[in-house]
Amino acid sequence: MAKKVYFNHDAGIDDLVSLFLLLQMDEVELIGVSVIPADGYLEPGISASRKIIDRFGNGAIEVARSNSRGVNPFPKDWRMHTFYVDALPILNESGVVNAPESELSAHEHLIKAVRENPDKTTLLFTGPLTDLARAIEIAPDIQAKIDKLVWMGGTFLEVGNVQEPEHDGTAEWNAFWDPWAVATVWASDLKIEMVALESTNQVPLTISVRNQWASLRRFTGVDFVGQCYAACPPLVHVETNSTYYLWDVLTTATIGKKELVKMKEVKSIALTEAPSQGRTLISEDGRPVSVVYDVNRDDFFEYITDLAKTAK
Ligand code: AGV
Ligand code: CA
Repeated sequence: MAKKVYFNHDAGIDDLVSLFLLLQMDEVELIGVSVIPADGYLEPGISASRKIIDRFGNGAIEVARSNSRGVNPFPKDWRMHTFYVDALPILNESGVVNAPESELSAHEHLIKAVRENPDKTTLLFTGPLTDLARAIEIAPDIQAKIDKLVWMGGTFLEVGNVQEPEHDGTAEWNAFWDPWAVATVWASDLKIEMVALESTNQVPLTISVRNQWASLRRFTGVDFVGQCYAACPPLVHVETNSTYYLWDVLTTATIGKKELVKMKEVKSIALTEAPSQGRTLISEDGRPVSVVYDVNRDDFFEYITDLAKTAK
């Protein structure tokens, strides 16, 4: 039986590629999608999601917009990527957009989807946790119907990926955007799998990855992935603040093939105050979290490329 998955993303390049890949997974039934305007913009994020569902899905899946707003905004340069994906010719060839948009806001849509699913739902979050925090605050009953949360976010490394004034650099961006949401989710009963920077740092976008996709562009889905990542700078010399990793795509791949990664359980707390806003820390006083700390890089790239090849 297919796993029922609800996907909340924030409209970055790897968020939208994740949606495309989820639609190709036989073992996944996507029961709803919502978009939060964190590392991307809302209008093109909703529109690109609906077009990806139309073009690469088989059936209507509802898309809901979030009305959550963060504490620490993402840089505009990164957020602009959403417009690029939404404008790709392959998503606009038909000239129509059919996938339905929900009238509910994202957190309400999530509550409804979980309640209406006769089975337990797997939550996949590849942006900040704000919509989930709001959902469990107003509907704590849904926790019993959530199999687990799979989240791209956080790190236990000394150095995260936030380089901003008034911050000490220890946090990952999705946690930094809304640190209180992380704290709320950490205080819940949910089972949490965290795909942290420990593993995503192992899958940067490189020229050789790009060339591999280019060589396979006769497959429509591989061409689509290559076109999407054409918006991002590849890693050539040294890792910088703008190096692009396949953060969300790795997180999504763990749902389809958990053998790709190694996971261990730790106890963690989530910090909300400056200068460490959004830092996740290992602490005996914390709650249990399963952290993905290692990935088989070659198997991962092979898995996502093979999945993309199957798209029609
Ligand atoms: O921190 C990783 C998260 C992922 O969900 N995002 C990007 C992925 O969608 C934020 C981010 C960190 N560094 C970035 C980011 C960069 N250099 N460009 C764009 N987004
Ligand atoms: Ca993201």
